[in-house]
Amino acid sequence: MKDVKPGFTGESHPEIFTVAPPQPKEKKPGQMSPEQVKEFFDDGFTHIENIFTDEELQPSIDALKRIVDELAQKLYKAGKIKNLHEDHGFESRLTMLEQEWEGAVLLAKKQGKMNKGFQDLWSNEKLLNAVEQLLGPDIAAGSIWQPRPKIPNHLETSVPMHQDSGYFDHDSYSALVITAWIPFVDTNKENGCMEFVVGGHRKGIVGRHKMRAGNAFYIEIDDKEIKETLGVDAQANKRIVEVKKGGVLLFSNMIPHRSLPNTSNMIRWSLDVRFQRPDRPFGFWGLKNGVTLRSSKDPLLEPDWDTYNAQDRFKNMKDYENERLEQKDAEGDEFDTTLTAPYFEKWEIEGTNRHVESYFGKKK
Ligand SMILES: O=C(O)CCC(=O)C(=O)O
Repeated sequence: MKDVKPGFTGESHPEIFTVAPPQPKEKKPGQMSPEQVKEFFDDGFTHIENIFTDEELQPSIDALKRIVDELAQKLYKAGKIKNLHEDHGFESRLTMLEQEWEGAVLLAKKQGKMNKGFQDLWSNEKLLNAVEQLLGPDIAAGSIWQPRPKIPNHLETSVPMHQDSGYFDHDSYSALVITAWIPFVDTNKENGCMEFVVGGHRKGIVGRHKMRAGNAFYIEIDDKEIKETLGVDAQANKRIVEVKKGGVLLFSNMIPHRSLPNTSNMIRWSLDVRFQRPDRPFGFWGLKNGVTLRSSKDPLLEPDWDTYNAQDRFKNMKDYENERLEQKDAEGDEFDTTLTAPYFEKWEIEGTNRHVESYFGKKK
């Protein structure tokens, strides 16, 4: 485990986030137009429509349904809920579980187990062909990935404005990390689609974030800091992007973004996975490393998912926290609904809540 240092360094690497690599000579399925590649480096993100078929998305949707079902069974067996809510489907069952037992969503989020559906989507040829245009021919899956159920009107799935590197370690400040944000339902302004501050990545600098207790375990960068440090007028440059099922958003670790509140009555399900060059550090304090998906030297390379999946970042983060607090416990509590990570030490914290108390010990 590397030391956790204060988040703001002032270092700036514009070229890493604004200059495209040489483009592949061959035409391949899934590749973006030159305009989309330019948009990624000029604006900080790009949207590809209809890259995935329903058949390619369905195994991940089935996996998400299984995760929710296993959670329901576990809560039921432990006597925490009285109803399995089996009459509710993909768009609402987890909301019902959360209503009956607050924290269900966080348990679903924290179950860091990979499945074949997610793996196949992450290493989908068309997606890798698009990512190759942004990263070059050597591509690794990054350390952080997350299925996201965004529940209607729910604080702990409302992600405020941030740059992804705010959550990562300092190595990520000088490495392009690309998120592929893949929705499993049509997303729009009502159900919590994504919003970006166009051009906020151009200075290649991580601004000052804050953790506000009112934002659960999320960090936030405000408009003033976006203006002063990233040099962009956030109000004038916010862009909402509605992505339909089958599409993907690609964005960098320097672009400020958030998801809008979900004011619909359905869950907005998505999966975010990350890509970077395999020769760059994986940017998460050594608590989880990535896996090479494509190698220019070895075109037949098969990703070593087993080694990747054997690293449970939630367990490793908890172990680190216990070590810091000199606690032995915690291994145990499978119903622990706190979510903590080393980035808590990077930024100023305003107020307190159960996540903050768990990380720093009750005394803070
Ligand atoms: O899916 C969301 O609501 C937020 C995702 C996000 O901010 C991210 O993947 O960095």
